[in-house]
Amino acid sequence: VATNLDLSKRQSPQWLEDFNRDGYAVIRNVFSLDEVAALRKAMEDLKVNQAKKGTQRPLDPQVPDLVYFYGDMLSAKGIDHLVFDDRLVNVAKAILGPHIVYWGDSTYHFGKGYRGFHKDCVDRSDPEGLDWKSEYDVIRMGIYLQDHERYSGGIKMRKGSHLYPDLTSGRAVDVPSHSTDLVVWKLTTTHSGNAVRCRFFPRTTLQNRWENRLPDILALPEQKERHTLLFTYGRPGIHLDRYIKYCVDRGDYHEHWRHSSYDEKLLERSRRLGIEIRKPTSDYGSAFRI
Ligand SMILES: O=C(O)CCC(=O)C(=O)O
Repeated sequence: VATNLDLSKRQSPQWLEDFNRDGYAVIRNVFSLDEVAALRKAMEDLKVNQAKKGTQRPLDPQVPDLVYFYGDMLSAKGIDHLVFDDRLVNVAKAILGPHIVYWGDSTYHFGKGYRGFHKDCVDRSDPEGLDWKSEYDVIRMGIYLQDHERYSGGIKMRKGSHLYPDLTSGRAVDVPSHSTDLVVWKLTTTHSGNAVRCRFFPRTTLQNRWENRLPDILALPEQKERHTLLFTYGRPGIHLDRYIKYCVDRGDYHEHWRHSSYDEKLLERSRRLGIEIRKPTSDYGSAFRI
């Protein structure tokens, strides 16, 4: 499928129609294979260098393979250009309109992580909440730097679930993303990471409980160590303000933001692109070291 990032045409691209209908979309061939290789290499270097700096997050015994670090993508050498990359910003603007906000909500993960259907929005378990009262406009993007069409480890989505304040609505689909693709979803969309595909029925989407129980021998392996980049943008307004406040109140973002920073060159670029930058905490960047 050809990428359709040319938004100058009057007709909206197929991925945008998919996104509006399903609450998520896969945009094919955003990156070249050379870029994918360079991003994987940059992440490998980060893994070594950030560990030396002592910014690795404590391991969670529930997901002992998952390695990730304090500090956002803008503060991470070799992947810092992505948040303001024209292609990704154009996708965000096609969905959210010309004024978008970034507030240090981005991260990069190594290895198998959490599985289980959930939503990311504030009112994930409150059907009466404001998230469900007007068009929801905070989105997350995922770059999965390996193949998830023929291998396990991808993301599952529930189609159309962005409109329902529960975790069961919408048909579950294993997103067949390739290393060169971009996946984008609303924070109201129900999703589950680290999908397992069955070796003998690779196109059958397994329920979480079967994914958790499937013996390794019956599961398709992962192609390579899972390398994932996740980042979030929003349109100014009530959903964004509530989401940022929710992250601040949760407390677990505090240390992440202390290790995040914006250098002047990137700030200048964000200004040119019309991206508003917010720093949600007063000590944002106070623990950042090059
Ligand atoms: O790791 C993934 O594929 C999904 C991450 C996720 O569930 C999230 O960002 O909320």
